[in-house]
Amino acid sequence: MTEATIVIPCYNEVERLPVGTFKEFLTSSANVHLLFVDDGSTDGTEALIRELIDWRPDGCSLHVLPRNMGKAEAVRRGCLEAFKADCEFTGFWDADLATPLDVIPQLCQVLRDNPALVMVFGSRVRLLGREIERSAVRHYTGRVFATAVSLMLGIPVYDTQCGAKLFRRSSVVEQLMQEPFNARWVFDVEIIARLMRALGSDAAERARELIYEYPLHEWRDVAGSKLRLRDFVRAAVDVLKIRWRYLR
Ligand SMILES: Nc1nc2c(ncn2[C@@H]2O[C@H](COP(=O)(O)OP(=O)(O)O)[C@@H](O)[C@H]2O)c(=O)[nH]1
Ligand SMILES: [Mg+2]
Repeated sequence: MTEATIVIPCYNEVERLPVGTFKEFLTSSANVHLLFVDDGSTDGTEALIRELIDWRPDGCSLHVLPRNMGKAEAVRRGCLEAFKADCEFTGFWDADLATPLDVIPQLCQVLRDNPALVMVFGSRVRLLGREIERSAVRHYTGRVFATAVSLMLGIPVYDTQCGAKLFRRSSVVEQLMQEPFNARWVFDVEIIARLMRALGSDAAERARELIYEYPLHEWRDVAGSKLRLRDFVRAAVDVLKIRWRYLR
């Protein structure tokens, strides 16, 4: 039985999609379904995904968007598709596999062991004995950004932007995905803000009980990121808008 459906947003990933690694994973993990969302790619990404589906039609599927709509919308539409399937958990994962696929069962285990949790996020904490590899510039800008977001939300979240997240399928979670996101990249923050708005007055307290950050053992920044400097500016503006819209 499929336990988790994982949405993988893809936009022009023909150079980066590690097909061999996906195949290995699909061979060993019968209870995880991968739902690729091709976000209007123009480079043959769709054909590459179809190859994977022909190879293992029960392990993965494809949802094609008619034009490029951005990661947030690709993830949201993928999640809406995933909710139609009969499975306990759904989530999303970056196509470049910066977070290794074998973390998916680990995150499932966290949700299984803690019935009160609704979300579990991969968290890139640099500790001795771990392999969290990011350029110094990305690490420090990321830390400043993450700290600002934590202050803004009023919860001790360490890393909102890791592209490895799982949710327990529930009406609360389904509700969070109904409306398109306003943020282009920081929709992860918008998801948390939507949850907090739904929780009402003691949202900060409740959020700590419902969301769990799972420190990763391994995370590698994969070359070919589509994030540009202007996206960081856009991200900062989007965070302010989220605060204004959801947390007043
Ligand atoms: N759907 C969609 N996904 C995108 C877009 N840009 C990036 N992604 C996906 O978002 C994930 C992370 O992208 P990446 O460029 O590696 O960003 P970074 O890891 O945050 O630097 C990957 O799965 C990409 O395919 C886009 O315009 N649309
Ligand atoms: Mg990446």
